[in-house]
Order: sequence, then structure tokens, then C-alpha cells
Amino acid sequence: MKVANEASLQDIYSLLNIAVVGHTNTGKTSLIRTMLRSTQFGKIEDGAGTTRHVERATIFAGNEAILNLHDTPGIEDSHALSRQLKSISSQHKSLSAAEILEKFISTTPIDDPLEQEAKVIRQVLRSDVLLYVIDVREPVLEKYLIEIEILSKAMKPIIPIFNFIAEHTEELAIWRKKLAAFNIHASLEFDTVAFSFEAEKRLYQKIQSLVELHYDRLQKLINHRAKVWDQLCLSAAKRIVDLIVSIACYRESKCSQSNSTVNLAAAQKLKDFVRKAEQSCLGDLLAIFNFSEKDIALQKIPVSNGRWQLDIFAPGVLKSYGLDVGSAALKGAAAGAGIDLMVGGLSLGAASALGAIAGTGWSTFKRYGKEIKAKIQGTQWLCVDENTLQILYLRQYQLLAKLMHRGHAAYRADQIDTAATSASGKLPHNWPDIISILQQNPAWYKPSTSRNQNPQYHDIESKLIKALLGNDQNHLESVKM
Ligand SMILES: Nc1nc2c(ncn2[C@@H]2O[C@H](COP(=O)(O)OP(=O)(O)OP(=O)(O)O)[C@@H](O)[C@H]2O)c(=O)[nH]1
Ligand SMILES: [Mg+2]
Repeated sequence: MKVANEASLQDIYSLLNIAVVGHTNTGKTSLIRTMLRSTQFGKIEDGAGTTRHVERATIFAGNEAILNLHDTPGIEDSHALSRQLKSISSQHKSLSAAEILEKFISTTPIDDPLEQEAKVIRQVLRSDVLLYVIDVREPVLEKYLIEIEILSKAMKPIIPIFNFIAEHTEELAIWRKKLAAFNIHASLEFDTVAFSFEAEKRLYQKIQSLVELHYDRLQKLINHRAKVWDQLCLSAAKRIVDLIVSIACYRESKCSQSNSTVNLAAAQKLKDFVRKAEQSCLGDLLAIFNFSEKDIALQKIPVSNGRWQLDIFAPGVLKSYGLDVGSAALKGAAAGAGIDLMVGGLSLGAASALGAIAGTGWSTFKRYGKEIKAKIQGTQWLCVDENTLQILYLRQYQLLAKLMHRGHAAYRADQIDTAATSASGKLPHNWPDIISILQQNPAWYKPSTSRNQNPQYHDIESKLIKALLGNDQNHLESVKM
């Protein structure tokens, strides 16, 4: 984000001015942060009266300034404000509704109990559009209706933004009905927690329909944001694919004749490689989406000091992802938790599933003879087991989903839980095949020209990217490249 003073003053004054208004503590500042993609703007607190002054921020499309957002203090006493306006109206009967508001701001001294409200009304009168932020969890009290009535006197288009909408559909319907009575229909559900690029796009499209004069500029912003967003998501998905590939392909050599201390050291080396690789990917993903430590805490991403709270090889990790603890324990007994044995190009897990290790049938031996021979000769490797690879994928999948649906406000704990369990069914289609191919191509563990030009690798890469980005058509288009 660029700061306002980078644009010329003339530019700034010709821009569309949007005031973000509403009752106190409804999420006005949070909404602006989300729209700006910045956690630095203003102050957010769970309590009334956090924002005390009007603050402006400019939104850019590349280098071009597009619009000004004005954060305002929350309206606290709409009853008193209404009484004051009525009193002005009775003294100046010829004044229009908007003129009464002007009179109110010019006659309200500093330190007046209604000083905050005067600041809000001043900005409302200087703006082209009002975003009226509503906490839908609140009942539709008279004080809110009075607020809306006062704001509508300014004769500016009002777009209600319904905040805190998750699991509050009934309340949302009541709010909608009440607002319709004020002839306000063009509302938007914009939970700053579950922010999505699509919701933001709809907001700009609504503004476009209300202020024709700024249509083209807003379209530039919509296009710019779409492009940036697609690029961000794509590079994040590519980063995750890099991680999965490097870990699935990685092997650590193990000699079957050597003592257990040597093998323990090899297992440790493999685990360290995995932890380090995942750590580096986490850092990159947070950087791509510009997430700070504070965001991580606010969004309850299970990361502390830039590290995953739960070690990928910790015993509890399997259960928390709904994976098969029993089979992992069996393999763990042979090779150490999270680690599998590999003979030739085949991991022990995959080979046992095919009966190759039992090696009873001639056809099995013919197919896997080389691997079995390699095992007999003592050429063995350690590799990461199937469960660990699944956890690795699911963890990045969930993280990406959170980063892509960012908001700068706090997640509720119950939302995290649902996200954690529902992701367990989201392994990519053909996952076992993908992993098996990767495991048979150890040279792919780091980027190289031959790897990147390999059609089979390319196919795996695009399958994983598609799985990570879900059904979003825009992203899928970009994946085709
Ligand atoms: N769960 C959830 N919390 C939110 C959402 N939006 C805002 N919050 C939280 O609500 C509280 C108030 O948010 P602010 O952005 O400071 O609200 P405000 O309207 O600017 O408040 P004032 O400046 O005091 O009028 C903060 O604790 C936010 O983290 C939301 O959509 N969901
Ligand atoms: Mg605020």
C-alpha cells in the first residue's frame, strides 16, 4: 500500500471519497484495513470509542490513486444527536435536512459531548458514498434506526456492510428487512473475518453502480486487484508444490548392515530436512500474503514465533488431521515415526500394500525384483512416510485457505475447528499416484532444468496447483499459463 502523500494533492481531491461510518465497535477500522491490505492503518480494539478522529487512506491501482477511504469515530449517542438536530431544525425552519447537518457541525464546539458525532457528520457531508458498517449480532435497536435516519439526511448513497455475518443468517434477514423500510437495498455481506476477493469485488461494483462518474477508475482497481490476487495465489500454490515435491522426493541413505545409532542419525537428518523445508515454506507464504505476527495471532493460525506449534513428527499430529494412527504406529516401529523405508524405487509402505516384500508370487517378483534385490543387497533409504506427506499437504492447504480468505480481525475459535476437520478430505485426486511418481524420482527434490522440463513433473505440478487453489476459475486459467 502507498501512503496518501505520495499522490499529488490535486489527485487526492478529485478522487472518490468514501466514508466508513456506523455505530461504535462494529468493525469500521477492520474493514478499512482489509480493503487497504494493511495491518498498519488505525487502531483496532474490542471496545467502544477506539477511533477518535477521522483518518484518511488512499487506495491505489499500481501507481494510480483510485479512491479515498475515511475512517470515522463510532456514533455513540444517536438519541442525543437526534435531539440536537431537532432543536436546530425548530430554530431554523427553512433549512433543508442537509443544511441542518451543516449547521450542527458549525455550531458544535470542541469538547462538546457530541464532538465525536460532529466529526462523523462533517466527513459524511464531504463524502460521495457512505459505507455503513453493521454488527448483525446486535438486535435492531431504535438507536441504530435513528443513526440511519440521520445519515440518510445527508442525501448520500449508503451501502450497508453487514459484518460478523458468520452463523447469523436470521439476524441478517431482520436487518435487511428493516433497512428496506429506509429504501436501502444494495447491501453487502462482508465479514472481515471471512474476507474474500469476490466479496470485495462486489463492493466496488456496487459503488460503481452508485457513482457513475468514477466507474472507469473503479474498474481499473477491480482489474488490478484481480490480477494481483491471482498472481499471489498462484505463487503461493507453486511454493507449496515445491515443498511437497522436495520432501516426497527426498531420501536419506541407510545401510542395513550398520548399527542403529547410524540409522538414528540418518532418520534425524531426514526429519531435520523436512522441518526446515516446511519452515522455510511457511515464512515464504506469510511473506507472499504480507502476514505479520499480529495477523497470525489474530487469525489463530497455529504458528508461534514463525514456527508451526505442532511439530510435523509429533505423535498427536496424525490424530488431529484424522489420519490412520494405527498403521503409522506399525510402520513407526520399523523405521521411526513419520519415516518409511525405501528399497530401490519403492517405499516399504507402498511395497507392503502390493505384497512385494512378502514376495510370494513370481509376477510380483518380476515387477519388483530389482527393488527386492536391492533390499537384499542392503541398499536402502529412508524417506518420509505417506502419513507425514498427507499432513504436510493438508497443513499447507489449510494455511493457504486462511491466507486467501484473510481478514484483519480475529477468527472465532469454532471457525478454526471446522476448518481443521473439513480439510482432511481434501487430498488431491490421484494423490497416491502422484506420491509414488515423486518417490521414484529422487533427483526432483530440488529444482533443475531437466526436472522443470519433464512433462510428467509438469503434470504433477499443475494437478497439485489446481487442487490447492480449488475451483476458482480465475486461478485455474492462470495455472494453464
Ligand atoms: N469475529 C469478528 N471480529 C471482528 C470483525 N470485524 C471486527 N472485528 C473485531 O471487532 C472489534 C472492533 O473492531 P474495530 O475495527 O476496532 O471497530 P470500529 O468500528 O472501528 O470501532 P470504533 O473505532 O471504536 O468505533 C475488534 O476486536 C475486531 O478485531 C468480524 O468480522 N468478525
Ligand atoms: Mg475504529
